[in-house]
Amino acid sequence: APAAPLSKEHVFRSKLPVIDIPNHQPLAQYILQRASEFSEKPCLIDGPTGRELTYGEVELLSRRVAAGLANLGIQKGDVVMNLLPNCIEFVLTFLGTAILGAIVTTANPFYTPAELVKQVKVAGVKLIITQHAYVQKVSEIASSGVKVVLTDGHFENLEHFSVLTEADEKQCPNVDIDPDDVVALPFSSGTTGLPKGVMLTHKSLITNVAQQVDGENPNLYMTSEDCLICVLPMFHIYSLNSILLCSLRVGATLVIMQKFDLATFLKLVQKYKVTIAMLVPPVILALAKDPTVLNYDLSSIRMVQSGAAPLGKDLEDALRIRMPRAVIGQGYGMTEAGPVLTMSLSFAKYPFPVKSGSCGTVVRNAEIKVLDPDTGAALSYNKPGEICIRGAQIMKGYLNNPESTSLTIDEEGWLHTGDVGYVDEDDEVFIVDRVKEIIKFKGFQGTSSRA
Ligand code: 4UW
Repeated sequence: APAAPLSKEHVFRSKLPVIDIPNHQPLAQYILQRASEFSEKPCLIDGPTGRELTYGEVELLSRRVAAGLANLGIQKGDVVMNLLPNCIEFVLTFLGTAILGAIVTTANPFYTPAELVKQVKVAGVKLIITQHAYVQKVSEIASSGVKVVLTDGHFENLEHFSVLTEADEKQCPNVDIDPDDVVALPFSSGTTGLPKGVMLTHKSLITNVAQQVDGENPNLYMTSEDCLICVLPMFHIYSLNSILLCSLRVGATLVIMQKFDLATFLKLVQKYKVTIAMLVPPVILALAKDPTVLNYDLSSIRMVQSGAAPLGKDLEDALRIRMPRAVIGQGYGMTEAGPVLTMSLSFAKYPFPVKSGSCGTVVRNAEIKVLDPDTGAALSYNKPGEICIRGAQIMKGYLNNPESTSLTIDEEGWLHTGDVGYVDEDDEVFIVDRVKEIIKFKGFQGTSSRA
């Protein structure tokens, strides 16, 4: 197809048509819309233990967790901290909190106690769900009155996750959820300074999931026949949105790993005949170069996505040699952007030809422009400048931080990413640099105290 003509104001759009996005509903309802069709199908498989939950079980348990959280005093608008590595309880906590109209703030279990105290205070956390291994880290927070629930084992008088999963789902309160209510509050440094709470609403997350997997020709084509491996941490927005929420929306099966270990990863791919792997460049490097990979049958994989950090053309091509049957491409996301800005059109149901090294094309129902860093003017094809995005998927703002919000989202609703890139004549986006000073380690943001 020929590239769409560039409008006068140099705004770039997807080659895919605009679609109707049902972003007026609560997130959990949208995500689980087709769950009853798949009720007997495996939804979540915990890789290391083999524990499986069907779609029917995930839906029921999420409603119980919502009821259980309400029993513990959590109400609409309250903040729950999900302080867990990838596990089934992470998913139930996320969905249960969303059903209740409450807000999930995610945090890395490897944060220091001081980092956690800060996030708990800034976000106004009422309850923390975590594992036994992290009890010491949150002990100071617990003694200040924040409730702590453990998903494994018992500790003094802390509640166990079973108080949530064994609650009566019929007692789940009926809440009115507005599309602009916040549902997720991940923390990000954005383009300036310290980590800030990023307010993602029901509307933002539905919009961004739909931009990926909905429509006649979804940009990221996945179905209930697919099996995804989830090795990236769900506390990061890439995994939370593009892996977890997208796969639940389409009824796929998700195989969960707590941490990356190449041999375990390869074993699980082979065992469950994984079809889609969403990864970060360090994992792509291992798959492309490590000889261990040759001992496993990875032929079930039809799609590999990389993102969260730059992936060079050479590495992308090296992986292609090892996995000739898989479509390999990139997505480009930023927590504040909801998160996906661009995605490779090679992943579409009816794909477009794409170039190696590109981050993809702007998602549908959104606009991108590239600003000259000196003059602020919008640039045309092939001219690098700051990438800006606009659409219903971007964040509502930073929590309690109007100054940082207005430095990031301008009066016309454009979110300024702090990334430098250009759009070529085929509407493919290439990132070349950053003007912001975030520090990323293996694709994930560091925090101020470790940076
Ligand atoms: N190439 C170069 C890229 C790229 C990149 C991101 O931690 P955050 O805030 O957020 C993310 C989210 C990534 C993501 C989410 C959903 C998704 O589907 C997907 O597809 C692969 C990826 O990383 O960091 C944001 C910053 O990370 C850099 C860039 O600087 C951005 O502002 N970044 N993706 N493909 N750099």
